[in-house]
Amino acid sequence: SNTERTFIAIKPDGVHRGLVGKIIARFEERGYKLVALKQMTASKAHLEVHYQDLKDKPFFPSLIEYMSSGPVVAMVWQGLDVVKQGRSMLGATNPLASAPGTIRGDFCIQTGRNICHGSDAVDSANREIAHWFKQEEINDYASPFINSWVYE
Ligand code: YYY
Ligand code: MG
Repeated sequence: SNTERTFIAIKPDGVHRGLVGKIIARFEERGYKLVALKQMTASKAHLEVHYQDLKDKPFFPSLIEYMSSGPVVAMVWQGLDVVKQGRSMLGATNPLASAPGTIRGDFCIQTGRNICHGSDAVDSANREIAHWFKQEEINDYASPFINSWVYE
């Protein structure tokens, strides 16, 4: 549905590298609606919950270190099929396997510096949105322009 939501984050390397505007522009230009955004430096405890499914992986400690090393830009984007489309706009986890034209394929090289996060399913999107945002931080505004000119 047009009200599907996904959690997209620009990781500390994306923020340091000045890629915030470019990444936001990709989603805006596609026609998705930004309904929440904040910059925050996430605690290790917060990130350990966010990445709970990966806690037994060998790269988990370095992932938490990297993600807590600086500010991230956390966002919620809304629109038709946005979870799956968001993943495809980000590209593969390993940037070397990401197609040109994707965010990772265009802006980064290594998995451990892959500049952005996107929820992998509607269920995980809902969990991640609730983990990063309070209900009142999400803006459920009407956008007649998007309604009539992005959707048929
Ligand atoms: O969802 P996605 O970010 O594409 O990949 P995940 O498998 O969920 O892993 C999360 C995060 O962990 C990934 O973006 C980089 C890091 N990572 C890693 O450093 N080394 C790996 N072999 C796999 C993932
Ligand atoms: Mg993932």
